[in-house]
Amino acid sequence: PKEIFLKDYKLPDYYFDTVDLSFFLGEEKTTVSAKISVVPRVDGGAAPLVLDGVDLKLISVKINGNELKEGEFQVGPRHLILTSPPSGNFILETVTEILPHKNTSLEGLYKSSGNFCTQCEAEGFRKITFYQDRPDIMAKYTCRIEANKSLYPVLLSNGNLIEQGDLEGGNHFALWEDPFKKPCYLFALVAGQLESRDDTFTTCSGRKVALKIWTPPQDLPKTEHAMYSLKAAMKWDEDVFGREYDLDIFNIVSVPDFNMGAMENKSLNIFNSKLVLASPETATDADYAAILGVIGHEYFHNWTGNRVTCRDWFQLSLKEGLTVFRDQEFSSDMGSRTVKRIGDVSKLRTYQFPQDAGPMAHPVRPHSYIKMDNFYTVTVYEKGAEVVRMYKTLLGSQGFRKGTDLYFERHDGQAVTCEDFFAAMRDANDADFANFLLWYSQAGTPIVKVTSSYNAEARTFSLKFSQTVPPTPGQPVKEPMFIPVAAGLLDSSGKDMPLSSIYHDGKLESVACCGQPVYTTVLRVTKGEEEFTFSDVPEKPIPSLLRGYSAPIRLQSDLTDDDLFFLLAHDSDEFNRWEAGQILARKLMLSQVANFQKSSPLVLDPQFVHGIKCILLDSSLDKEFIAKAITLPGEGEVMDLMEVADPDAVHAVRKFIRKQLASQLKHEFLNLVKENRSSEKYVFDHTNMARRTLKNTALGYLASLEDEEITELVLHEYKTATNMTDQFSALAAIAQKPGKARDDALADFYNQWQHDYLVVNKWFALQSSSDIPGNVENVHKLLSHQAFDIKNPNKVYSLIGGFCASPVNFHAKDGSGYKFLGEIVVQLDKLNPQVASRMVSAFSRWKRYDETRQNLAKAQLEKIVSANGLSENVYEIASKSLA
Ligand code: HT7
Ligand code: ZN
Repeated sequence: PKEIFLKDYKLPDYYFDTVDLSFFLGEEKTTVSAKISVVPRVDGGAAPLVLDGVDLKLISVKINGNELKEGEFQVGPRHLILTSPPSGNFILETVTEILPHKNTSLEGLYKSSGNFCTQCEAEGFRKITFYQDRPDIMAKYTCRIEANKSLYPVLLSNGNLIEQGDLEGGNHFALWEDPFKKPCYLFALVAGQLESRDDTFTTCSGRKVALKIWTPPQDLPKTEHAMYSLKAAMKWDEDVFGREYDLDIFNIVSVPDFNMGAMENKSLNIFNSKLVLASPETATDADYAAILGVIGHEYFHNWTGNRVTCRDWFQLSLKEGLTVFRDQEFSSDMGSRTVKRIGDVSKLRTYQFPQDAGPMAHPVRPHSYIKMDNFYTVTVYEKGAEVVRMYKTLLGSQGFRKGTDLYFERHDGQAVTCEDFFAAMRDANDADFANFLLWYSQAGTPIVKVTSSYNAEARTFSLKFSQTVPPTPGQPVKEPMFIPVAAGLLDSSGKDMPLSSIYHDGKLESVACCGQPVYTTVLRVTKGEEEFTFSDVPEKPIPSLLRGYSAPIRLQSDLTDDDLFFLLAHDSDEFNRWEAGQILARKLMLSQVANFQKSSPLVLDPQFVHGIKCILLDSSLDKEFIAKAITLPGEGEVMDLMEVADPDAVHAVRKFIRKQLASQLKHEFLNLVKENRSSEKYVFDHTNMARRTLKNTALGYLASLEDEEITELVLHEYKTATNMTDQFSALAAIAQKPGKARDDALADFYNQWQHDYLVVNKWFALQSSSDIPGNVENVHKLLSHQAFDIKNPNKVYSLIGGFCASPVNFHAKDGSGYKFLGEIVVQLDKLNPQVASRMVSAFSRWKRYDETRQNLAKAQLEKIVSANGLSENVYEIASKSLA
C-alpha cells in the first residue's frame, strides 16, 4: 500500500467551480450523473486530470458535450484519467453506476435499514462518482434525486430545496441547491421513509431557521433532547463565538448503521442513532450528555470545518481539535465546568496517552498515512483540543476570541492549514508564541519534572522545571516544547496566596494586574530546564500546579503525600483537588500491585480512606464532583505507569481497594444511596444528574461486598428504577458477581428491552466487558445471539469493543481473548474495513505485556497481516503494531 506524505502536498492542477449531481436511486443499482465545470489552476495548462473513483462502473464520459473515445481517457480500479483535457475551462460530464445495497463498508452511498444515506468523509465521495476527492477542491453543488415515491418519500441533500415534484411510474424528484462552496466530503444525500420533528430558531440577526430532525416514524418521540441540544448549541455559538447560522434550514438525520458518531455535512448532519435518540426510560445520563456534546460538535463544524475547511487531511485537527474544544466548552457552560474537565482529562489519559506512547503515536498533525480513516484519532481530536485550549490559556478569553474572529475573517470560504490558525491567534494579539508550533509536529506526551524550594530568609519560592519528550516512531529525538503551566500557591490555612512577582530568565516580572490580586499565573515553560522564583512569599507554600490541566503533559512533582492530602482538602482549583486524589490513588494502587506481585498481603492506607471519607461527607461539594473524586483511576491508566503491564495484578488491586472502601465506608455509602434516590420525573439538569451519579457510584461500591442486605438493596434499586440511568446502574451493580441474581437480572432486562436495539447494545456491552473469569466463552455465544449483527458497527463496538475494554479477559494468559479478536478482525475486515481497523487497534500495545502475552498477541497480528485480501485500513494498524 502507498503511504502519503504531508511534505508532498501539491496544489491541484484543476479547480472545480460548480457541480451538478443527479441520482437515480434504484433497487438494483443507482445511476449517478455528474456535470462539473472545470477550471485549470494555471491558464493554458493541460496536465492530465486525475479523478478518484472506487467501485464505480463508468457508463460514459463527455467533455464539453462530446463523448470521449478510447485513448482520450484511462479508467482503472481507483482512477479515471483524462489524458489531454482542453487547455481552458471546460465542462466534464460522467455517468456511473453504483450498488448501494451491497455496500457494507458504510462509506459512499449505502443503505441503512432500507433508507439510502451517504458518508463521504474522509474519502468516500470517490465511491459515489469520479471526482478530485480532496478537501481543497471547493465547489458549489446542486443535487437532483429521483426515486420511487412510496419507498423513498423523503429526499434530502445539502442546502435549500428549490424544486420537487411527481414523475411517471410512481417516482418523484427533489432538487437541492447549496449556495456555499464546499469540499466533496461534506456532500450528503438521504432518501427514505422518515418523519421529522420540526422546530425553528431565530438567529441573532432575526433570520428564522427551520430545524428538522428526521428518524424512522417509531423513533420520533425520542428526539426531544436532540432538538433542545441543537437550539442550545445555535444560541451558544452566537453568544460565545459570534457565529450565526447561515442557511434557512438545518436537517439532522438519524441512522442506525454508521461507522462513527456523526457527520457535519453542510445543513444535513447525519447521526448515528445512538447519538440522537433518547428518552428517560431508554437512555442514561451519559447518553444525554453525549447527545448534547455531539449535536453541538457537528453544529459547530458549520464554521470550524465547513465555512473554513482543511487544505488537506493532514490538517484534520484544524477542524477537529478546534471543534472538540468548542463542544467541550459548550458542555461545560451547560453543566459543571470542573466535572466536564475531569471527564475530558480522564479520556485523554485513558486513550490518548497510550496512543502517544505506542506504535501508532503520531503528531496532532500527522506526517504520513496509508489510510486517512485511521487518523481520526484521540490524538487528532482530544490532544488537538488541548492544543487549542492552550492558546486560550495563554491569551485569556478575550484574546482567544480576537484570534478566532480574525481566523474567520481571513479564511471564510477557504481550505487552510494549522499555521493559518496559529497566525490568526498570534496576529490578533501581537503574541509571542515561541516554539508553540511544535505541538503540531512532535508526537509523544511531554514529561515535565518539577522540584520546589522555599527560602524563608529571602521570602522566595522557586520551581525548577525540566522536560523531555519521549521518542516515538520516526521521531527519536525531540526539542523542548512550550508548556503553559497555570500555578498558584496555598498558605498553611489552605487559602490562595496573592502572587506579586516572578523572577525568571534574568528578569523580574510583575504578576499583579490592574491593582487586583492574582492567585493563578501561567508560567511559560519553553526550555529543557528552567526556573521560576516567586518573590514576597511570606511562608512556605504548597504549590498547586498545572491548574485546570493547563497542558497535555505528564507532570511529576516532588509533592509529598501530606501535600497531596492537603491539596485534596483545600485547593481552590477544583480540578487540582480531584487531581491530588488521583495521584494518591495511583501511588496507592502501584504500591499494592507490587505487593500482589510479591504475593504479599494487600493493605489499604487508612489516611486514604480518611481522605475519601472527608470528600464523601463534605456537603459543600458538588455531588458529581464527589462521585468523580471517589472513583479510582482506571486499570488501563495504572497499567500505563508500569514497566511491564500486569492486568491481573492491577485488576485484583483495584477490586481489593474498592471492596475495602465499601466495607469501611458502608454506612456513608448507604446514606448516599438513601439520600439521593431519584424523584419520579426524570430531569436532565446538573443537579439531578449529580444526585443520580453519586447514588449510583455509591451503589456500585456497596455491590462489591458479599452481603445479603446489599444484594436485596441493589435488587430493590433495579426493580424500582424509573429511568435507564438508575436501572442500568443497578443492573451493572448486580452483574459484578456471577450467580443466579446476575443471570436472572440480565434475562429480565433483555426481556423488557428486546424491542429497543440501543438498549440491547448496552446489554451486550455490560456482559462483554465483564471481568467474570473466562468471559470469552460467553461473548462467543453472544455472537450468535438473535440480536447481534456483525454488519452493524454499534453492535460490534458493544460486543467486541466492550470485550477488548476488559483487561483481564482480553489479556487472558491463555491467549483466548487475543484469538477471539484475531478471528473476528479478519471476518469483519471483509465487510467493513473501518470498523475492523478500530477493533484491531486493541492489539497495538502488545509489547507492554509479559513475554507469554506478547507472543500470543504477536501471533494473531501476524496472522491478520497475512490474511488474503486484507484492507489498507487493517494493514496499516496491524503492520505498524508489529514494527
Ligand atoms: N467529521 C466527522 C468524521 C467522520 C468520519 C471519518 C471517517 C470515517 C467515517 C466518519 N464519520 C464521520 C465526524 C466529526 O468529527 O464530527
Ligand atoms: Zn468533528
